[in-house]
Amino acid sequence: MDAGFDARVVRKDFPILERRVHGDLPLVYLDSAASTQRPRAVIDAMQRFEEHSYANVHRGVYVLAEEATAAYEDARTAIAGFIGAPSPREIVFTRGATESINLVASAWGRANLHEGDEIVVTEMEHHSNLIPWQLVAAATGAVLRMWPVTDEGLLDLAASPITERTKVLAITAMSNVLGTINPVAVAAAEAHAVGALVVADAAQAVPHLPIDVTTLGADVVVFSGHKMLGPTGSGGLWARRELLEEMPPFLGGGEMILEVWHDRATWNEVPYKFEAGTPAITSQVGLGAAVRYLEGLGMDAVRAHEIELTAYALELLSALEPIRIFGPQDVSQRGGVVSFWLDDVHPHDLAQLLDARGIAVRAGHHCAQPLMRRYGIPATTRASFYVYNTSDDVDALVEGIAAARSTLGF
Ligand code: C6P
Repeated sequence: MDAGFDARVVRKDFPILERRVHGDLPLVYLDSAASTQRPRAVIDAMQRFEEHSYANVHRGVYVLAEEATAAYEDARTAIAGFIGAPSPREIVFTRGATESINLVASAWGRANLHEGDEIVVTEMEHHSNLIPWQLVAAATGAVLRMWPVTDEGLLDLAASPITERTKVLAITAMSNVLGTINPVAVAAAEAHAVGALVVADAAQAVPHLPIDVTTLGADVVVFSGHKMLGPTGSGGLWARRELLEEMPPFLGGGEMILEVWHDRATWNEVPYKFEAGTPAITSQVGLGAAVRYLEGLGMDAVRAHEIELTAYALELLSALEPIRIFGPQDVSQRGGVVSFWLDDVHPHDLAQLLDARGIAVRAGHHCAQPLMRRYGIPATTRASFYVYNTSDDVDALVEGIAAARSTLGF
C-alpha cells in the first residue's frame, strides 16, 4: 500500500500545527490517540454553521431550524456512509465512545442480563469498555470474565472465556495502548454462536482503519468524533436496526418521546429514541466535516501512512536499548500507537523532558489499568500518529528520548 497523500502537505490544513511552544519550539504532536487536532475544514464548517444556520434541531419550522436540522442529519448520513452503515437511522449520536457504551450497557444490559450471566471483556479494554459493564453487572448479578492477552499483546484466541453463559462480548477493535488490531470478526463469531451480543469499541479503529460495520462482526460499534479530526462532544454508535428497536431508552426527556401522559410515555422512532434533550448540534456538524475530510484523504491511504510511520518508529525505538515496546511487532496487526517503557525512567518524567523540547506524548496508564497490571508496569509513555505526522516527528521523538537519557544520566 502506498500512502496516497503527502503528510507534509496535509499538515498545512491544521492551523494548530503552526504554533510554537516554550518560546520558539515547533510543536511535535504525538498524542492523537488521546485527541486529534482539527483541520481548517472542520473549524470553518463549525464556524459557518454557528454564524449562518444555528438553531435547535427537529423542533422549529422556521428557516434556521430547518437548515440546522438538515446539517445535523447530513452529518448522520456522512458518518453512516463512512462506516458502511446500511442506514443513517442506525446511527445514534452521543457525546462519544464512553457515552455510547454506557448507553448499551445500561439500556440493553438492564433489560437482558440476569444473575449468573457472563460478560466477557478483553484484558486490553479501555476503562470505558469495562466500567459500564461492571456497573451493569453489579445491578443485575451478572459476572465479568476477562479474555487474556498474550505477552506480545495479542488477544489470546486459545484462552477464550466464552461459554454458554456468555451474554455479552465487549471488545476493542484497536487497543489504545498496544495498538493491537483485534480479530473482532473471529471473536464475534464465537460469541454469536452462544447467542451473545457483541459490542466493539472502535474509538481507535474508526479514525485509523477502513471500517465496514456490516463485516466487522459486531452488533454495536462505538466511536468518538474528537479522535477522528472532529470536535469534542461528537460521536455515536452504530447498531443493527432491530437491536435499536428492541432496546429500551437510556436517557429520558425531550425528543426521545412520541406521546406523553402523566404516568407513561411512548418512544420516538430510532435513532431519536436514544437522543434525549438538545444534542451537541454544532459538534456533530463538525464531525460530518471531519468525515468528509478523511474521505478526501482516503482511509486506505490513512492506514498506509500509519503503517509506514509505525514501522519507522518501531525500528528506531527498538535501537534504544534497554527499552520495552508493547504490542505486536508485525505492523499489519497494529495501528499507529507505540507504547514503551525505558528502564529506570518514569513515563511522567520522560514526557516532561520531551515536552520541554516541544514534543507532546502521553504518559500514564491510558485508562487501561488491568492491562498495566498484566504487564507489571504502572504506566507507559505513548506516542500516537495520525495523518499530519511525518518521519521528522518520529526523528524528533527518538532524539528527545536520547537527550532525556543523557539528562537523567543513564
Ligand atoms: N482514549 C487515550 O488517550 P471518549 O473519552 O469517550 O472519547 O473515548 C474513550 C475511549 C474508549 N475506548 C478507547 C479504545 C479509547 O482509546 C478511548 C479514549 C484516550 O487513549 C483517552 S483515555
